[in-house]
Amino acid sequence: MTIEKRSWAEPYKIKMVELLKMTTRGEREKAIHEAGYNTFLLRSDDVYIDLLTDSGTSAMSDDQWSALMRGDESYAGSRNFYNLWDAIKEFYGYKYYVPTHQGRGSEHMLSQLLIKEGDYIPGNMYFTTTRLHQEKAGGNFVDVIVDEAHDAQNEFQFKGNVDMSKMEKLIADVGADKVPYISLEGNVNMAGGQPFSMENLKELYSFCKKHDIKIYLDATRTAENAWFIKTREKGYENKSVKEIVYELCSYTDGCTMSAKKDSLVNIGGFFATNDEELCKKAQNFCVIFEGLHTYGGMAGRDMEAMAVGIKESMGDDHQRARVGQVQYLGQQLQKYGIPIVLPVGSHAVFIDAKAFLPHLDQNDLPSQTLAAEIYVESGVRVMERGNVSAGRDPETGENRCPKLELVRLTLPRRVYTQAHMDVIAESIKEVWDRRDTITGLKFVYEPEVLRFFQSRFEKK
Ligand code: PM9
Repeated sequence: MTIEKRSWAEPYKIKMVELLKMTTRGEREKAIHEAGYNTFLLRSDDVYIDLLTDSGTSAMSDDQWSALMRGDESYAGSRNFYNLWDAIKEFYGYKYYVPTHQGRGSEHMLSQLLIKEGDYIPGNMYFTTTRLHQEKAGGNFVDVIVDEAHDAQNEFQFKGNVDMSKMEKLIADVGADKVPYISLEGNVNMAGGQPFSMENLKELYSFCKKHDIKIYLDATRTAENAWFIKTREKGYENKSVKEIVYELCSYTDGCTMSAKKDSLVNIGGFFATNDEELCKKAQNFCVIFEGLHTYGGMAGRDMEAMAVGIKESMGDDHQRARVGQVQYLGQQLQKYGIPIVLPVGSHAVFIDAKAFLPHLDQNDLPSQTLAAEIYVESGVRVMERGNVSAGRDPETGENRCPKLELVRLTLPRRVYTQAHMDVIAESIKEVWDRRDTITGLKFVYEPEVLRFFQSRFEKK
């Protein structure tokens, strides 16, 4: 029997543990009420298993912890800046980079430097912070993802693909001059963690070359996307994650990056490009909003831990276990008949809240409601990814009511065990059994932007 035929298992052993606090149902009811039924506003001390996000929540390796001790905290020209540059060149292949405090710092940079008032920015589905920065720079986001991505039950293997006919229509409607770049996300978060294929990217590359449109990758979960290319796309089964990431980046002009996901660090990000002039502008932009261009809002030690994390994220064994754990949770939920987005993605299992709570109107905020109920049931904290996250249409002021109304169970990397996965599935089954009794929520406080972070709600 080869190792691949055996069940997945963690390619590490545990050296240190963090104790979890258990709470009673009464304590959780009080906590969620005080948090305005928004799981972002809970105190982490009141949480048992935290599936809010995989962002900055991963466990670092002993090598990464050692890297922290190699931090060179010189204000300028830190050796860690150069070590991180070497890692970016080796694994992503981009020539130049600017460190940023996290992903949205690099999105701010890219949007402000490339978008002009009235431009159109196509993307394979929106991401909250990405679209906001595009809009703040005067751009209009245009969704060009394949239709399958908007259908939670469609089992197409590459739901992150760009629909080339939507790209053609956009160019015919507005002209290529109004499209500075396409923002291409690996393992599309809002679609359920769905990958694009290399074939689709190659097609996009030829199209963009013809129309002189740049491709900027949101590389946040690209190593995870590469795992799906390896396991699903013909011709890639014998390539390593490292080789696949390098190849796919070669069809792009640069990237924005939240290193808090793939790269296994608790903070940090970067903007990378092959365009030297653009990099100079980004460096100058960096000193206004992030810090000097050789640290960009990070400590030297954070850059060093990231350089090690990038290398670890490219390991086939790492990705096999990472994705294996998420798939396992998906299977457990399916056994109970709980409606989830299929195929299961790499970073999270997404519950289809419309199918879970069909008696609720979308303006009763089914995903927000379900997230609060799951917390009360078991102390498991999850995230809303539906009507609240989608925000309001700037023209009509109405809720955007996206087709996908989801609750995300996001797995931090290298943090929880298979027994935790079983407890999570059992807890959600208990909410499923009493789903008919659940009533919706309404806003009592709604901030202007990225409202999902800070809104408060009460029961309808
Ligand atoms: N993603 C997530 O939980 C962090 C909080 S929600 C805004 O999924 C992509 C694909 C992301 C992402 C953050 C960012 C922004 C960009 N692209 O959070 O600023 O998933 O590092 O990255 C979150 P930062």
